[in-house]
Amino acid sequence: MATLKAPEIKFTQLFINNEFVDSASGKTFEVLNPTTGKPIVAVQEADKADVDKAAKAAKNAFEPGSVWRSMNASTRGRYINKLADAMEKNLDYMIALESLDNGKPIPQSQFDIEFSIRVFRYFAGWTDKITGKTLKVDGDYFCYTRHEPVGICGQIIPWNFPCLMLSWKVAPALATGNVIILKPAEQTPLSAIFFASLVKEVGFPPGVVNVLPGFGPTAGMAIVEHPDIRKLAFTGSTEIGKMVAARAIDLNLKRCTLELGGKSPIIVMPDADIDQAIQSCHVGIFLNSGQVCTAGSRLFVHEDIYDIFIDLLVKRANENKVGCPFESHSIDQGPQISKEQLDKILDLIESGKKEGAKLHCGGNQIGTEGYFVEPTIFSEVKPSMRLWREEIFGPVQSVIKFKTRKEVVDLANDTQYGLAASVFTKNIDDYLTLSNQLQAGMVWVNDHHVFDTVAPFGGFKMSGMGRELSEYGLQQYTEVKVVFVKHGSEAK
Ligand code: TXE
Repeated sequence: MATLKAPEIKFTQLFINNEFVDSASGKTFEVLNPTTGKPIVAVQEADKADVDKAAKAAKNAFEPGSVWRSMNASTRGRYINKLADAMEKNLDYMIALESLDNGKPIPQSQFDIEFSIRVFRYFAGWTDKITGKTLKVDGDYFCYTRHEPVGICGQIIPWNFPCLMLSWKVAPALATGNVIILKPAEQTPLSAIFFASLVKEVGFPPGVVNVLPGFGPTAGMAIVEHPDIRKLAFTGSTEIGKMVAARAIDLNLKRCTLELGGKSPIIVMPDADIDQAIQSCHVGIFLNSGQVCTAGSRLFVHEDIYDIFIDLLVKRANENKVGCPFESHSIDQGPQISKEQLDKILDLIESGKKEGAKLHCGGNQIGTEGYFVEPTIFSEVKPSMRLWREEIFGPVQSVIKFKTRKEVVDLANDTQYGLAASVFTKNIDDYLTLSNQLQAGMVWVNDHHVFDTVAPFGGFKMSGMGRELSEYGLQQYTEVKVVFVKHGSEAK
């Protein structure tokens, strides 16, 4: 098990062209510890001038004939694997850094960093398996397709899974031969800056990976608007995602992939294995303090088991150990990421109380230091309430009673989002019907929050555009080129 000692911070600068440098403006910003609200360290703050500089470096790295462009695909795979090796070598350090920066419990950081390493290894294996097709066109032509890298990819990531989101974006972009400008979230830049040091250590050519900590409207927007950046991969709120994609498309038709908010339903049928369902419904909402885009934030329970189910959910929630990650390995729930998020969650809890939902447990901030929230459960949540409609992104479970399968499908789909859904049942007819009819990019049966490098991740409706991970995710980082080669007639 990883160490419980807070790590020393080794890097705080921008990473451009394989060098750690200060920002052009000389500005810095403070990274806050969410368990105390106090500063951990000040890091350099990127702005438009730094994005321009990184874009130049990335452009050079992507020139035809450059080291990166002429590298064998298999060698590229070896470099990506070397990155995974370097992360493995620094596993304990990266786990501690992630917990310090984000506040998540040590075992959860361990899961994140190990999964990130798997993502690099998975995509490393793809480098020499990305193939086009030969096509049987009419006439005397040899015709084939090539899957070429898009070019400079701008990647903007959030704070809830800082290292994991980095891996989901960086690994497929490198595997397909692209170059990258990554902006971590301003709340959690530390793992990305440390990762940059590994990029240099393992010997990637300069300019292939650039990491620019900074704020959304400045550094983020400069990435969105840069004319040489050809693709935007964004994970964050639906509101900002829609806005940046519109801008990116308007300016130079950037290829956009978006992974946005959710309001994912969990449906528990009367024949479900109750113990299994309770545990999954609990983790489904309280994992990462509820700061998960696939959080099962609307829990539909069949009327036959509704009362007993709520009692068990409350019992399970009350067992949650909330605290600082470095206190013990058995902490289940850390703080929310920031004062803004804390206030947003407390406001939504208040709205639930005012709008007539029934509060079973929690409902308050814990203490006054840091951003901790009690595990909270509401029932009798109605479609008109903010608790139903808005992404809370906190440890707040909303339970809803239903009678029939038809009714629950309609209720579950009554949202602008469509990221994930889960169904708990032993009945094959129920699981097939529900999994077919739910409007979601991911459906889990008898589990929640299941992810794998080989399975696509992404949503329907306003939960996003495109997919990450898997072969589907890889496709988002290439352009397809078709080549027709005229040749003499075989008949002559
Ligand atoms: O997100 P933002 P915030 C949801 C969740 C949360 C809410 C707000 O509901 O409560 O969003 O969180 C960058 N141009 N999710 O405010 O603002 C920003 O710097 C370019 C769900 O943190 O969307 C950060 O790197 N970039 C989500 C990233 O966008 C901009 C994870 C996300 O920030 C920008 C996080 C701009 N104008 C929040 N403005 C998920 N899908 O998992 C901001 N950014």
